[in-house]
Amino acid sequence: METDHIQGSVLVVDDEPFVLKTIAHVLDGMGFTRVLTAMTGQQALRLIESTKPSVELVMLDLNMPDMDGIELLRRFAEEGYRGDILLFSAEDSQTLKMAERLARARRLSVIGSISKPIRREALYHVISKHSGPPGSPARRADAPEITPQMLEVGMECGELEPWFQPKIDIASRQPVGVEMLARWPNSTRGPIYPDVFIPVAERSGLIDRLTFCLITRSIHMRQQWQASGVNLKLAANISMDSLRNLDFPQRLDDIVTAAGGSLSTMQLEVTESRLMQDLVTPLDVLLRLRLKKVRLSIDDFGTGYSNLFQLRDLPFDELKLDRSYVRGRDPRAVAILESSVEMGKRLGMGIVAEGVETLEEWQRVERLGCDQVQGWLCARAMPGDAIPDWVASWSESSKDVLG
Ligand code: G
Ligand code: G
Ligand code: MN
Repeated sequence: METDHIQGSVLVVDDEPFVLKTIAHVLDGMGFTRVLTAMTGQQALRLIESTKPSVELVMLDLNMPDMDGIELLRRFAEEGYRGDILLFSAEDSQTLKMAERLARARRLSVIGSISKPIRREALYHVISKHSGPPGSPARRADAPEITPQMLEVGMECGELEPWFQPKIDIASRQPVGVEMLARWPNSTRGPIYPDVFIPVAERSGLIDRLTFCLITRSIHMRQQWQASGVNLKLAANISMDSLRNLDFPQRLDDIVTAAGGSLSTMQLEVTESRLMQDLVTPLDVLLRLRLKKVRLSIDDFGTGYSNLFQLRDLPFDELKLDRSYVRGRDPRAVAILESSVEMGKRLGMGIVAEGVETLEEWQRVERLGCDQVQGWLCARAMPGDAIPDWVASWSESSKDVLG
């Protein structure tokens, strides 16, 4: 196996010295420039913080006496660790899979899990995925450090801008809306992605300003599209932090009205995985948004917790199936996909399949009864100026793409 292109530091965390030594030896042989080891979670957190250039990959045992692997994953998420993670454990594979999913729900980048005792080949296999095609550039450990001040300047100078990804109605094959996605081209450092700056905005209390600033610009964009005959619903992602402020609905209403838009043409997407903590205030806010005729979508459906409870009690009009289900061949994922569509339909919700990349996936979600598709098969996110041309070309290109 070719391994000499692997760069950067890797950190192995396990309370058993023998395991540490063995894995470190294998990793050394794979060409990592630096192999660090830690015997406790605390030690691991200190190393992550102090190591420069940043740790690219952490290999982590779930079972440790003081701070266990699950707790350490939570701390990684809180500290904003952006490198990759590989889990291992002597627990059964079901437990490992659940830990993987939990870590992903915390927006950590998990490249896989392996059972103990660790076989050298299994390790090679998973790590070669790590050194293969890079994941989202936003998640790379060497992504730039963003401060709240930089974010404020980025907003004020209009560097931060809304891009738009079309949503296509399956039955008519026509674009019916767009999802606004924040982009920061930031010329000096290269593009910065929302996975990096949205958490900074949330932590520093700037998220509402960011949302409102982008929504205002999007409404102006939408007016330009309308002038060239293009009419699309606008969807914006809303952080849970925004739903914790009881005055959010009125402030949104004011912003949208001031920009010359109308709440009834807007959709708000809320990520389900974070809805659980303190439901009362978000419910209050969501219901008042509902009364203002905003359409509400439950985003990344299937990645969070307590789906059924939320569907019963929260006023959603639309369900966006997470792309892991659209892709999934695993029978359990297929079962969840099928019953989610069925359940959403019975609750009168529109169903959007996210992350559709191939014709085969389009056909599968069409068969299942989804209403809309959003994904690279049809279009990636693009600047607002590009939307009218894309819409014009879609009527032709859709015939090639969809047959
Ligand atoms: O393409 P993509 O990398 O755009 O988006 C990554 C994540 O960032 C998605 O989960 C998306 O919901 C989130 N995101 C993108 N734009 C915004 C935004 O304006 N506000 C919030 N809260 N999240 C956003
Ligand atoms: O979490 P949310 O659903 O808001 O974010 C949408 C994210 O999905 C964005 O990061 C967007 O760039 C990404 N995305 C959109 N379509 C596709 C696709 O077809 N494939 C993949 N891999 N990502 C997609
Ligand atoms: Mn979304």
